[in-house]
Amino acid sequence: MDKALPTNKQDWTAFYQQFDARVRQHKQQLKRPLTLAEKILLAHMQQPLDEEDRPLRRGRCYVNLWPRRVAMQDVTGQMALLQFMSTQQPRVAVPASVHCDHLIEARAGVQADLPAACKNHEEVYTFLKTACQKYGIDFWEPGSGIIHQVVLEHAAVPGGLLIGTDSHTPNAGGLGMLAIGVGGGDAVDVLAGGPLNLAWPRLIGVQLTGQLQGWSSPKDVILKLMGLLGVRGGTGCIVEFFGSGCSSLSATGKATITNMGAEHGATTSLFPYDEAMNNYLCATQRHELAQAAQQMQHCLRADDEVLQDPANYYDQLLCIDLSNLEPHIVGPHSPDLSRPITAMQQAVAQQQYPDTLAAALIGSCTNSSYEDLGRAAAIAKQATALGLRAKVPFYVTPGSQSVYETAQQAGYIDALKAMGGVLLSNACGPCIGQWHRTDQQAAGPNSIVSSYNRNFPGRNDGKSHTLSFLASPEMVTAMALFGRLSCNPLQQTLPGTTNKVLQPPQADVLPTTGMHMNAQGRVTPPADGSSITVHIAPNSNRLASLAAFAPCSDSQWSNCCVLFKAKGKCTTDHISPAGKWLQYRGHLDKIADNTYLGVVNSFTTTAGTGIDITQPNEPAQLLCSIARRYKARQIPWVAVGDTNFGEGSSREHAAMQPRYLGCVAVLARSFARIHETNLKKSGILPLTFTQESDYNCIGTFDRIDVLGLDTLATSQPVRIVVRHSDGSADHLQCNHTLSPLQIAWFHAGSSLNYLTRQAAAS
Ligand code: MIC
Ligand code: SF4
Repeated sequence: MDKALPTNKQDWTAFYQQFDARVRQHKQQLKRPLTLAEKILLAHMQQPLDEEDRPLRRGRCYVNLWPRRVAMQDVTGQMALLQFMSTQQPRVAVPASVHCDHLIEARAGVQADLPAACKNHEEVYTFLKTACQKYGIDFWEPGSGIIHQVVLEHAAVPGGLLIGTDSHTPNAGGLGMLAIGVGGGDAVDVLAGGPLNLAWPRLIGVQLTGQLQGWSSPKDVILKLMGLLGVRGGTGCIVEFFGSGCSSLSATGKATITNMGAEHGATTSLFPYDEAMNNYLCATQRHELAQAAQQMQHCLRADDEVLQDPANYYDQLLCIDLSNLEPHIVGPHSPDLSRPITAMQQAVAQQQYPDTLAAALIGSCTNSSYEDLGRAAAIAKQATALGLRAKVPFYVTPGSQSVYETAQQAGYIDALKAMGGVLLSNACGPCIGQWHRTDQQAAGPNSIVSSYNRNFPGRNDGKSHTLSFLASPEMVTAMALFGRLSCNPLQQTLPGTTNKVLQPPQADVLPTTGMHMNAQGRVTPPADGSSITVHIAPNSNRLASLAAFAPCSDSQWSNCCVLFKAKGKCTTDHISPAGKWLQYRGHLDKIADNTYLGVVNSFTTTAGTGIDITQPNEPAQLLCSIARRYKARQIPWVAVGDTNFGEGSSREHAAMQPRYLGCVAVLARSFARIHETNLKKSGILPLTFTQESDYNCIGTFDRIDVLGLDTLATSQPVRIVVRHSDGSADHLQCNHTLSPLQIAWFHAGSSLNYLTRQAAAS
């Protein structure tokens, strides 16, 4: 299969014809109707299915796929490119892009913040840009926009397969693309010409009926779904939307829903092709692609038999009636704490959440489209007509330069500013903790509300006492006018008026003249970049070349210390926090100092600390310091996790840092998908307890032996011995999900070692 993506109309038609032919061929073999996700996966298989693969056992069999594009952002992209450089490949094998969005701090507003970021991060931006030029990758300058918004505008293709080094890559599912968030290691495999090795997913069907009314928005669909599925409910699954309700949602609205599917853990989420996608492709000047997709619509939706009897084809089926969907608000601290806005007043009273809002923020890759800003501006206009302004600091982030320019022309930006909005750069900003908060309330427990997708403690401002709530941009804008968390803007009289109630927002989905698509900020690479040098200063504290991880020796599998036992939620933000640490994402040794800073350890009382068991009388120390000591003394160690360990981001740093500090295995009740893969890629063994209650038997001073790893085999449990400090021992069985390829990575010490070895041998 041709891996490059077409550029003109004829090629797009050929692309879909080839897609169709491959789907038909597989359908004949499988002898059953197919869902949309299955079609896209099958159209991108590296090889035809053999006899053994044919049942395609969901969750159990691994397949090799050919993604057509790789998207990276500036913080995960650094590590991905450093790894790519160590493969010695001259140029990337598939179209790829790097987007400068995460490093830009939000301080005073775009005018000052953007130049400041360009200055502060010059070294990293230069590294990324020259690496892009050398290896043939599109580079999107700071200010061009948030990765997922830019990909949606320029690169997303209905029916295509994309991987991105960011967990919200499924955003492109709003345009019918199968878009999967991965760690940098997976990206490097594909950039170097290899396949994506993926567990065949289970399928969740979500049937949408009816039509959104009034205040209700696409955000409320995903917030409702978060309540239904929880933060683990989508793990190992693709969520496929279908039903008459889909066509009433715009493409960017659909993208809001698929984007935030990362929060229930799904491999990805996607929508079938429809008129709304056609309109978006045309508005973003991709008429030829739109025409070709339109003609081949049957390829870009589930088969009729599936739609007629979905329960027979999806592993789980959920239905949401859009007509009755109320606006929702979720939080704090977890995106699945979901409730309708009408229940918020009671929640505030019962849980004693601080009722006075400290800030309201709209934007992020989830909710920063032209339509989103339009609906927020519709609220702002009503307020300013009454002489009202936001009662709290109110921040506005457009998703891209295209969105910004188009929204500016429509008057949305001025309307939001008139209400008191501070315009931030087209970037992640406060969503990833790049927020220099100066308000007094930040010092103690305080409530903030945003239209973002994540609300883990400390996420936005680095302060775990901040309670972060999520809602649609229009709801956040309205709440900024009330200044209270318990308000219900649908019904309550606006403060400062006697009887004025906000009317439901109305705004165009897309501008009639199309989006401003001048691709400002895109730097395309030269045809031959071989003479370009990628410079890494030897004494830099931002970037460092990578040394290969040595495979673990037999002796490292006995007598391992337990560094910590995580209690409750342990996200990648707990394992490798973002915010100020983002600047060290290209320097493994430096960033290792943030390892496990947020982990709540059941052996100690302060987050991020543990006991050095070789110095039992010493007080608790930072976990990263203990790990460094163990490493210096060549003492192997393991980490123990609770459920959904590693939830959240795709950052492979959360696996590479522990590996760098000497971790050999992580034992958990369960893992989040991307983190589990990142552990495997780094050469750490991820194991789950066969009995979840075995988690309880591990104590502070225990030592662990992992047995029989020389004969490690797929689907075979691994035995471990937990030797307690009183001389007794527990013999446990653990499960693993390594495929044969992943076992080869494990023996090689990492997937990168395996890749370079394979390349050298060929
Ligand atoms: C996030 O939203 O947590 C991030 C920052 O975009 C991450 C990627 C990262 O850690 O760099 C993600 O979601 O994958
Ligand atoms: Fe950026 Fe936030 Fe989206 Fe992550 S979730 S890509 S930090 S805007």
